[in-house]
Amino acid sequence: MAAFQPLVFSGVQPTGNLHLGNYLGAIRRWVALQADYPCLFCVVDLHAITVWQEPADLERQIREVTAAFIASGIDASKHILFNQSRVPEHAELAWIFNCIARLGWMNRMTQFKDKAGKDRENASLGLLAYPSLMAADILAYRATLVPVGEDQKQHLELTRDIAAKFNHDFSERIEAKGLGHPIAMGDETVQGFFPLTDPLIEGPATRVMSLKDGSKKMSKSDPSDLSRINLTDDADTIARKIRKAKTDPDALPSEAAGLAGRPEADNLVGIYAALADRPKTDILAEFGGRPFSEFKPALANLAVEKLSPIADEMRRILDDPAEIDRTLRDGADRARAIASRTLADVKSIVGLLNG
Ligand code: AQP
Repeated sequence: MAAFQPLVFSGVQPTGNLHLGNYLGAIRRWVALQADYPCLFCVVDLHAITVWQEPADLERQIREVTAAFIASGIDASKHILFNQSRVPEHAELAWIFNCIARLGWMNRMTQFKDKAGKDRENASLGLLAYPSLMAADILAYRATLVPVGEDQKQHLELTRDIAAKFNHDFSERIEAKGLGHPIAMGDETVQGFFPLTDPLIEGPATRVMSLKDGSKKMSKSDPSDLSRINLTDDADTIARKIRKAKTDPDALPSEAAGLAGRPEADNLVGIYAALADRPKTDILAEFGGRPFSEFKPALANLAVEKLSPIADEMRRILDDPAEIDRTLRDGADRARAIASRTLADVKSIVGLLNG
C-alpha cells in the first residue's frame, strides 16, 4: 500500500474565552496550513467535560469557538470543521485505545497532574484518559500532522506510543488483511495501520505566557482575566491589560541574550513578534534600549489592529447561531464518513465482529 496521505487535524476545547495563546499557538497556524493540506478542525467538547462545565455555558462556548475559527480564517467549506461529540467514532475508538494504552503512561502526563492538582482521587476518570481520546481524535482520520502549542507535546508523544503499540500488537492481522501502510522507523520501514503523527510546534508563540506571571502559560481557566487577552476583548480592554502586564524595571535589550532571566519581557517581545510576523531579533533591534512605557503602547496598538477585525467578525457570526449549528452538522457528516471507515477497519483488525 502507498504511504499515508498528509492530513492535518487539530482541536480546541470550548472551555471558555479563547485567548491570544490559543490564537497564536494554534488557530493562526491552522489558517496558514489550509493552503497546503486537507485539514480537519475540531471543537473538542468531549474533552471539555473532563472538568465541570455548566451545560448552558458549554453550548454557548461551542458556538463561540466555532465563530472564532471562522472569524480567524478557517474555511469550513474547503476543509472540515465540526464538534467532536457529533462524531461518536471518537469516543468508540478512544475506548479501544484505553485498552491499548497503559495506566503508567497516563499517570505520567503533566497536564493531568496540573489539572487534577493535589486532590487526584477526586479528578474525573475522563481527565486521566484525556490523552486516549486525543489519540482517537487524530487517528480516526489517520492524520499525519497536528499543529499545537508546546503544552500538547507530551500528549502527542503518547498518541505516537498508542499508534505504535496498536501497529505492533496487531501487526499480523494488519498484514493479513492488507491494511498496512509503510512507516519509516530509523533505517527500517515497517507496516502500520496508524501513522506516527508528527507534532507541528513552530514559530515564536508556541507558549504564550500569562500577562501576570511569566512562568505560567496563558490559559482560559486562569481565574484572573488580566492574565490573558481574550479574542473578544475590545480595544480599551486589550490596552488596559497590556498596560497592567507584569514587567521588570529595566529597558528592553537589543539582543535576544538580554532576555535571559526576564520571562515577562521575553513573553511580551514574543507576542509582538508573532503578531507582527517578524523575528524577535527584529523587534529587539527596533525597541532595544527603550522602556516598557514606550513598548507597551506599541504592543497594544498592534494587538488591537490584529485582533479587532476577528472580534468584529465573531460578533457578526454569533448573531446567527442556526448557521453555526448547520456548519457544525455539515462538518460532522463529512468527518463521520472518514472516521466510520477507520473504525470498521479497526474492529476487524481487533477481532470485534462488525459485519
Ligand atoms: N498559552 C498558550 N500558548 C500557545 N499555545 C497555546 N495553546 C493553549 N494555550 C496556549 C494551544 O491552543 C490549542 C488549544 O488548547 P486547548 O483549548 O485544547 O487546551 P489547553 O491547551 O489546555 O488551553 P488552555 O487555554 O490552557 O485551556 P484550559 O485552561 O481550559 O486548559 C492547543 O494547540 C494548545 O497547545
